[in-house]
Amino acid sequence: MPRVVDVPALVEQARQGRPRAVARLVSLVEDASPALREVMAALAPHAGRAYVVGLTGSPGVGKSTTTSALVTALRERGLRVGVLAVDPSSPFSGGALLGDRVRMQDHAVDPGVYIRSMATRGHLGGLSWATPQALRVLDGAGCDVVLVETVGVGQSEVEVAAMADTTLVLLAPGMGDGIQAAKAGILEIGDVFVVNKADRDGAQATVRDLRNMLGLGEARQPGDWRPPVLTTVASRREGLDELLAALDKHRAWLEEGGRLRARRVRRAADEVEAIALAALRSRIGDLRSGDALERAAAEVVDGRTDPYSAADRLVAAVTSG
Ligand SMILES: Nc1nc2c(ncn2[C@@H]2O[C@H](COP(=O)(O)OP(=O)(O)OP(=O)(O)O)[C@@H](O)[C@H]2O)c(=O)[nH]1
Ligand SMILES: [Mg+2]
Repeated sequence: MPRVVDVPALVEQARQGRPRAVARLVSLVEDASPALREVMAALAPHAGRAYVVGLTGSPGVGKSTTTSALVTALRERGLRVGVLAVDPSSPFSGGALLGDRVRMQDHAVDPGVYIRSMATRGHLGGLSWATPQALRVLDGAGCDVVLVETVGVGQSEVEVAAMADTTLVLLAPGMGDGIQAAKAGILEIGDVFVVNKADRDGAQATVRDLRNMLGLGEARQPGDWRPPVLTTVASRREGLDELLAALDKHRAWLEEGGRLRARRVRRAADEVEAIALAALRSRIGDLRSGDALERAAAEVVDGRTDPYSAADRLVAAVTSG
């Protein structure tokens, strides 16, 4: 039985940082609840506080370990931190990511940390639809920084990068990873690159390969961001200070001259466009079940109109009401 959602109360409680309310709102996102429209409207005036850092990379490179270490460091700065572990391959939350949750136990009793995993497979619109809305919830709940961990499979890393202010790409030693990076196009999306597991052989070679692939020698426009390639041993928190410094530096660069805002406007444009297209598609679907589309199609077949004019009429019909 779907419960009736008291959206204003829920949003107010989430704004006070009550974890259960935040959890409930993220579940509404996960379930694509009809109440979401009201939730998003209620959250809108409170938007724009959280800085979003995306972490991506192949399975097992150390994303969760790094996330946990970053949480500790950000908490030391007195910041409220949200962690969103997005699993693009699982239809259930909690399952595949249980290991991450366990690893996050250090933070389990800290009221300044909110940790949540979210499943998006089989989701209408998938990861790119659900994640921005979950981020809005965490933003509205007063998180200063939200770390989004996504395992790099398929398009997921590119999609997550599109939602983050700063994207951190993790790799581990071994040429395989380097080749994978080039293939998946993650060279373009990374703002900061980390070769984790630097306690293993081949870390420096991976750093070198990566720097070569990034073409750091190439001339760039003055003022362009040059993605740094760092090494860490996340399990021992080695290299974390340098990583934090690199994240700070990228944020400062983005904030200079309005780059951050421009990035966020582009991101919101994608989100609005996706929602608008989904609405149009569903209305055109309604036409399909009626006979307007059928009639227009018959006119095209009979030569009484052309497909462009028929499509114009269809668009006019679905947007006029
Ligand atoms: N040797 C070594 N092991 C590490 C390091 N960082 C993490 N690990 C280990 O690598 C394993 C995977 O780490 P996770 O942090 O779970 O990696 P992940 O990228 O989140 O993994 P998925 O979420 O499953 O994709 C764990 O056993 C970690 O303890 C490191 O710097 N060196
Ligand atoms: Mg993980």
